[in-house]
Amino acid sequence: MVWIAVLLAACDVRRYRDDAPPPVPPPPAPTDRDTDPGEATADTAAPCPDEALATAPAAVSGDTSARSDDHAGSCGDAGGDVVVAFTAPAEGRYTVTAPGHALYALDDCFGAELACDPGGRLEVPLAVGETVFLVVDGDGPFTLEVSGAVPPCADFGLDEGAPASGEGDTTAAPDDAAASCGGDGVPDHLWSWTAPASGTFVFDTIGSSYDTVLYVLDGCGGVELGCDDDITFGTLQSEVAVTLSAGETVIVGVDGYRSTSVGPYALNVRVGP
Ligand SMILES: [Ca+2]
Ligand SMILES: [Ca+2]
Ligand SMILES: [Ca+2]
Repeated sequence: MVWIAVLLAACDVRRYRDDAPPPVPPPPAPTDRDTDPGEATADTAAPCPDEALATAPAAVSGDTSARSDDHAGSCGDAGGDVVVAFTAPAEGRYTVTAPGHALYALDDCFGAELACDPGGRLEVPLAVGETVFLVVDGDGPFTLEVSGAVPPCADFGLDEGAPASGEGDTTAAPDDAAASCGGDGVPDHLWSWTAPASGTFVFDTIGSSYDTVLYVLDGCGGVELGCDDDITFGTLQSEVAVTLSAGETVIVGVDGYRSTSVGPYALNVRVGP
């Protein structure tokens, strides 16, 4: 009896070895169901951006405590964040602030980081129509502000509105510009300023330490709208009045009368008569 069982088992093994290998089951057909992992990730991803801006100056307020923590910057990942897509209405440098928060700029919603500041202040150069994704990170109420554009040729942007004042020192400045009433071969600073309304505005250098020349251009390398050396005989500072449209941006050159006319200066703008 035992021998018969052993013989049958041996025959069984032999038959199995001679057979073709058992067929491999076919792979499961691909499915397009909602349980597909890739699709599920896309479905649950946070909407981005949260807001979009295409004008400047502009501001967005909110509270990142109510937002999910979707992003992390190299300078701070403190919690909930908000993404604001800003598309530049003009070429230039934009100052972006979000006090009390980490602030960073990305080249896409989840793209590469361009800049990051834990103190919430960035200067972002942009071409016209270029979009940057600004992330305010860290729980709490926030106000994100985007300044007006400072044109590429301008050294500084004068505060918006009128009256406004700025100050500087041309001692170590290059000679970048000149106008019909002077400034050739003399160090200068170029400022940008945008008219808050249509009207006449007066620029002056009263309070400056040297013999200034002042001019106003309608843009970088643009048409001269006005130029002045001395306000009156014996007053070495300068004054120029120009008529502008609301939102028009001008370049204001603080220059000097001769090559040694450099030093600390003041630049002022007020609403004209
Ligand atoms: Ca975050
Ligand atoms: Ca000059
Ligand atoms: Ca002068």
